[in-house]
Amino acid sequence: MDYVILDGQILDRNKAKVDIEDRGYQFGDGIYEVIRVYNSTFFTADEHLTRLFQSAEKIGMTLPYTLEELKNLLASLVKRNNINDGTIYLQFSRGVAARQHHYPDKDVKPAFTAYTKEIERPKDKLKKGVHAKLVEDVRWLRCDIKSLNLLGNIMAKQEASEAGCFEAILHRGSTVTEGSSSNMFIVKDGIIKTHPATNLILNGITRRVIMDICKEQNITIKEEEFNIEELLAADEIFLASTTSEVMPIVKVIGESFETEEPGEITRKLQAGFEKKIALQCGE
Ligand code: PSZ
Repeated sequence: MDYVILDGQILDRNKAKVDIEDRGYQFGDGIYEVIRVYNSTFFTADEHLTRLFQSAEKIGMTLPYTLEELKNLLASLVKRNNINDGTIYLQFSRGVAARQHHYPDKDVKPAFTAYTKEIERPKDKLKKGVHAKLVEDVRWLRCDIKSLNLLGNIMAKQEASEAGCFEAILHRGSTVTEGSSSNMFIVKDGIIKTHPATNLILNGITRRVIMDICKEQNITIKEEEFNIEELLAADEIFLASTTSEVMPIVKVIGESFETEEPGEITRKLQAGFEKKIALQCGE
């Protein structure tokens, strides 16, 4: 049996129904998070939930839970569904109200849903690397909010996918911002660069874990803009996300960047990431 959370209650997936005037459904008016579970244990849950509260605040939504309450509730779902390696997806929409653009009255409570999924780590891809395609970043200017509105992201991913690629590398003009569902990193002469955590990207939790690893291992990482030219001239490219971890990019299709195999720094970070997982989740 698969259980889900609907407004704070754990219930059968089949019994969970969402109102058609839910503002998440009608406007994409809400926020979400995806948290990784390794060995039946959350990885960086506090960081994800802190970001969730920050996203909520940025769109003027008050969540009817504390971080600890929310984490406990999510943990009970993970336990109930017997998730060993997987993810939990959670979202808060601004609630159910007759359709009008303005925010509803204060008495309308955010609608909370969550579900789990058992997934394996992408071991083969982590080892061999993936291909990516450059796609213009046409999203709005608040990419720092983990909003339910993902049209710009999904259209970019679709374009990459149709070209046989794992990810789209988004660029605004000549500046590389991030992936359609990941952060983007280049390595040149042993130095890593990634876009600064501005309104133009989501400040990824995996990105922050990578920055911690760099500090611990004395690898220089600069939160600095880089352009397409630098991307294509890089020694290594990798992306990072909750489910993709530290994922090597070995080819940018239709462009000059192509490497035989994942680079040395990428490998080091992957090893560092393994240690972080082992430390937190005991795997
Ligand atoms: O399972 C999946 O497909 C997931 S789980 C998380 C993501 C995809 N992507 C998160 C994300 C993102 O959507 C954008 C636009 N930028 C960066 C990231 C990476 O964020 P973290 O590391 O917090 O997952």
